[in-house]
Amino acid sequence: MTQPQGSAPERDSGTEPQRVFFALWPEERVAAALYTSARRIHAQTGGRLMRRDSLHLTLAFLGDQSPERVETLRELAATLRGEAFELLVARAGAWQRGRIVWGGPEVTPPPLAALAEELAAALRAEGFAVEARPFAAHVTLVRNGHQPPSREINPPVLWPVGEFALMRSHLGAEGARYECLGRWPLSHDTQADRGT
Ligand code: 2AM
Repeated sequence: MTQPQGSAPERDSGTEPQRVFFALWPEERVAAALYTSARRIHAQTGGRLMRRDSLHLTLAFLGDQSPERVETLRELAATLRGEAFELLVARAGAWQRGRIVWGGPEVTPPPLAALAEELAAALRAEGFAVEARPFAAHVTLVRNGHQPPSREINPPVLWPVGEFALMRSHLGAEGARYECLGRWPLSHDTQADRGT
């Protein structure tokens, strides 16, 4: 991610559409561990290894949006009340005959499923077109692999997730470059802690 929290975002003053999506973006240590797994998997599958600084888990892809609609996305994100959780990236797989080789959890943690659902509902309510297929938690590690990966990621990668982000992708010949447009924390209080 090119934009650390706390500093002014790199914003376009223009009116051109921005290609945006909500994602979980790993901190450096987790990105490094995911990248180690990605390299191992890439040795099995071939294809194009994703860059370490591009590894992420997409929550909702929005595609091209006007700057005004991006502002709506930021406002909508601030209303979400998700909980922090740990994601154990323990298994690998491939879709579309290797076009996407991914790592993900054996079972989607309930707070992640709830966050994706709450986000999708809020997006729909604001008139954004969202993916109709069920949410499939995955981090794309390799594209256009030639062989399937082995099923297990060993050792698994433990990813403590405490925030989600609105990202913009700038497409280029070298692949996408990502810019963070906003980040929102997930709560560390469970419902039980709050006594609700
Ligand atoms: P993928 O990794 O499974 O390809 C940014 O492009 C992110 O949005 C990627 O992680 C990509 O998922 C996801 N995405 C979902 N739908 C997409 C679409 N129609 N076009 C491009 N990216 C999409």
